[in-house]
Amino acid sequence: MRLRVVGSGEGKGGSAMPHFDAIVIGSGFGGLYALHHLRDALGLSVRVFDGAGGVGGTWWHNRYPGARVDAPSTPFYAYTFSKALVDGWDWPETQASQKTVLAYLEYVADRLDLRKDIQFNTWITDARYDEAAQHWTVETHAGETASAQFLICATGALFVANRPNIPGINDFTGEVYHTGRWPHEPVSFEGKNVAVIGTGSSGMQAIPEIAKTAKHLTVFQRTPQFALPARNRPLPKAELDAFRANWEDHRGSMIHRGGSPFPTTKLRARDATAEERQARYEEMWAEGGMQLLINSYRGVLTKEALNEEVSEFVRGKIRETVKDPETARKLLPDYFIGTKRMILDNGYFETYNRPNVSLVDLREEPIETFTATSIRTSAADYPIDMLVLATGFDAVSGSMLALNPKGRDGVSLKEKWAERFETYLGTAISDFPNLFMVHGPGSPGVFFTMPLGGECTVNWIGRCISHLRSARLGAIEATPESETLWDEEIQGIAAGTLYPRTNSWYLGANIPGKPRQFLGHLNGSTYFKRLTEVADQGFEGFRTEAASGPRG
Ligand code: N01
Repeated sequence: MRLRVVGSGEGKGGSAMPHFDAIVIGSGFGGLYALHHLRDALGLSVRVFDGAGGVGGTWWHNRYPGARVDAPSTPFYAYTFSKALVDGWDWPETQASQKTVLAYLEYVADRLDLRKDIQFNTWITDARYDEAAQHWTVETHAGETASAQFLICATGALFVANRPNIPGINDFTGEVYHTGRWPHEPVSFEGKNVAVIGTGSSGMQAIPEIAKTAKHLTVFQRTPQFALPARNRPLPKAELDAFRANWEDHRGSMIHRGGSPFPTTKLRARDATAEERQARYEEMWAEGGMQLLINSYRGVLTKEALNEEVSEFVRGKIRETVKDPETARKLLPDYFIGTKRMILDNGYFETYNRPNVSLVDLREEPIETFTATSIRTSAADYPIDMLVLATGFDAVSGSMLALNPKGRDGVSLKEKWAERFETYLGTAISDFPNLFMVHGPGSPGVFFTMPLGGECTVNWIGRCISHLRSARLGAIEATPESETLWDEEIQGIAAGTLYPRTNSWYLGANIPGKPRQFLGHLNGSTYFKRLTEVADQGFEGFRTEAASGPRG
């Protein structure tokens, strides 16, 4: 079958193109690696589509001031599969900025010669499975079509911006930005009254930066959030070289230790006195990053009393930092620390000591409406020139639902996922043969270092494709039974922790009407071992079909 494909590389000008082996949607970390692995390691023909104008995925879109990896990142928030790539890139700081990560992905795209197979500025509007031909056909916003046996959805776990439907919001006539869709042109806060709604990772990163130049910044907070000091610092070359010298060991440790190369503490809180525990918390706080959460004592995310003690320690730090006691009171979180995404901050709480920053607690005075020039709460009218929505994403499932592929019998993903996000291994969906997700619902996603998690997932997808090819099979599909068991497993792991007791985007609780379901596998290392076992056992939990025709 020959299809009309218009785009970059050899497809330019509308000439006929061969059917592809695989189509990849998205050119972030996951999509770029999928292109490289399937094309260069397996020898498949691959075309990538991305609605953005360049590589980067989330790092292309999230360019708000202060955007950084929300973990002590470098050099581990990066591809691990190629020592040459590792050696060729010097990370300047321990917590990489958005600009650095984007530059890194551009470097990777150049080094691996990826761009020639990526069609940018191309939004996929439809994706349909053809049962007889055993392939997927995608359609672009410009009406072009392309087909492939396999559809790899690297569409991003945090892609679809959540824009709250607040009364009158469309009547506001000032500038409006969403942190997840920040413009490429510079945005000036100089001399402006700026409102930020949202105090998650994005809000906490943007607020200190905006406050530096805004005339006045008013933060509208619905839920006060915990944050730990990032302690970002320059990364000396010698330190980086030491990591590189043991790269393979570090890589192996990351896979077996939940995404981080370093072991976590074996200390038990019950073996220490109250004074010793406080001293330990101080030590971990001084080290910064995630240390307090993962290395003070075992079980902060599973043991209620221990979690409450650590939470109270951090509340104490907020009280110490924020000078105005009334503002400090409003900033005190009342959930289990770590059960919303743990945020690393760079001067967030100190920002409230500036004379040009004030905080509105939406629990005490909810927004009633926007006017053309202000936000009106139940208590006051706040005149503003600019609105910054740091209100997050329809996470994990949102980008797949935006694509809304149609599987067997034309069933749409929106129908299939109307009440539950059913997947097997977080990567396959019954009734959607030959479709694979990277970081889908039920995968470790953000609970593992995402670039490495993407690599491991794509390697497994590659193994699955190779298996089909060598066995002359045309299609593979998860069974509904394996989806049910997988869901039970995911929910069972989460139920053993404090996570389900907090409303968060991990549970879909940030989006009105979204089914409540824990969206991630909390033990990435077990998960990737499991993927290998499934493959070793001939792709247990899947059903396959013989190829309906010859494959090239
Ligand atoms: O989004 P969020 P985010 N009225 O959902 C509030 C990753 N990330 O963009 O808590 C008023 O965490 C909402 O309030 P509440 C990271 O994994 C990575 O900050 O729902 N407020 C919350 O305060 C992160 O977890 C990096 O009550 C409303 C905020 O908006 C994920 O992305 C950087 C509201 C949203 O917080 C998402 O983070 C940044 C409403 N109607 C983010 N609706 C890097 O690694 C929502 N809120 C660089």
